[in-house]
Amino acid sequence: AASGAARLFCPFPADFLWGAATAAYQVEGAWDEDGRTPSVWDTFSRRSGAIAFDQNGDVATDHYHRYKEDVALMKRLGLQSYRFSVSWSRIFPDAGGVPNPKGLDFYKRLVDELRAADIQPWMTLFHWDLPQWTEDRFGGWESRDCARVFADYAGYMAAQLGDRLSGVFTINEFMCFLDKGYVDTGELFAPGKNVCPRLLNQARHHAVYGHGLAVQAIRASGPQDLKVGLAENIPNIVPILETPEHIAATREALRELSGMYLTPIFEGRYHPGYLESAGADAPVFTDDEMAAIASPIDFVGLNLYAPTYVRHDPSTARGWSTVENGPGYPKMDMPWLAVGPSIMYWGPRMVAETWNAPEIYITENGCANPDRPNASNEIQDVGRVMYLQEHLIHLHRAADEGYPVKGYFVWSLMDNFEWAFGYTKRFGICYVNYETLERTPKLSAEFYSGVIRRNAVGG
Ligand code: PNW
Repeated sequence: AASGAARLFCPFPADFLWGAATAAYQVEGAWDEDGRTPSVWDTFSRRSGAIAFDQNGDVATDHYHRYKEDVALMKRLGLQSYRFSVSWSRIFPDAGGVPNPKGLDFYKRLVDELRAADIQPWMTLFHWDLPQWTEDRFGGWESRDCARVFADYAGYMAAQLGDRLSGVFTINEFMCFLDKGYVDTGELFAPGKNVCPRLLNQARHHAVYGHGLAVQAIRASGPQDLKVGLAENIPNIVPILETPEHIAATREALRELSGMYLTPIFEGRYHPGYLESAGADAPVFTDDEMAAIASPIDFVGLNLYAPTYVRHDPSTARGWSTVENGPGYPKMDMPWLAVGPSIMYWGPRMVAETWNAPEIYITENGCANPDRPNASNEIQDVGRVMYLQEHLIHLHRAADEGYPVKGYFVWSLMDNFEWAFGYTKRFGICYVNYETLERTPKLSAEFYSGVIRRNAVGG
């Protein structure tokens, strides 16, 4: 300390895994190369007005061609793992069910490059870029068929790549591609539909069912020791104060607010509150389907960004209510990105306590910041350093108290195509110059490197 070196605090468990995440459509580009066919995001981003400045992922950050450079960058930063997603329509370009070897080859090369650099590959099968042919043929997730073709694809990937992977995530964030893709709530995602509540509930059911069938297919076709889970943005529930009443209310809020997604996966039934509020529009399903949904998983990934405050509320029938963030509440550079670092403690704790989740990974956490290089080409994103540091301190508390948090993936390795916001929002710890596609580590990358090196949050 006397020398002015960073003081160490919050040491993490010795085997804690540090990484970064991306998703195929947001980084790959090469939208029509080597046999890839369009996904719903290719189609949607060509709809006038759907994306900021009518931008699209045709080129994105060109990760498809620059993956070697990107793996070298990860290595320089000291990353121990990389969570990427697979573009399904590269693997199965049409409804015929014949895999495209060139599509698979890209992921083989990526995974081999990562392993050669001693970086664990963690693969997400579905991060929203549904093949357009599933929409054209049977209406995407509106159909049960979508769950079946998803499971076929999952089994195929597990058989082909399973022995080189550290883990597989079936689906990333149900809410985002269903509640924002099948209903127009203002911020519209692909496929950009506006279906009735009954069809939305049915699509939600087909997606969790697809997850369950995929878990079974991966277990049947992949190596025995391949770990399988999913990545979900739970409502990031936080008790308004740390009292037994508010904590108990928060657990109940988690179960009910996740009533159509994580609750059936862990409990084998939809939350009664969800079914009651859906009424006649509730999903139709069989017991066998529900059993598949509840197939045991090895870990759960939590994407944690913004808090939902919960309080014990005896004036309501269910005993709890959510509390709005007041005016002036701090935010990062996204309309929904309110800052509440204790999500990193309460998310894992509530999930562990509520469902006895075996292992928990933070599969995304990070923030948008309006970054710009200075005259010396440095990006001094002090806002993101603050955001990450505060969140990691609370994550440390969860680990320290024995909740089973095993790893953390920052969102994101680099700036990328931020869905409806196009390239106008920057989430990377590395800056991307969209003229030259050059990557430059930001101050936050240097900060995060230090965290990994010391396995502790440095002050
Ligand atoms: C996640 N919300 O999306 C996704 O998994 C990423 O692909 C995305 O780039 C990242 O977070 C940042 O947006 C979210 O409204 C989208 O709370 C919306 C919300 C949360 C996460």
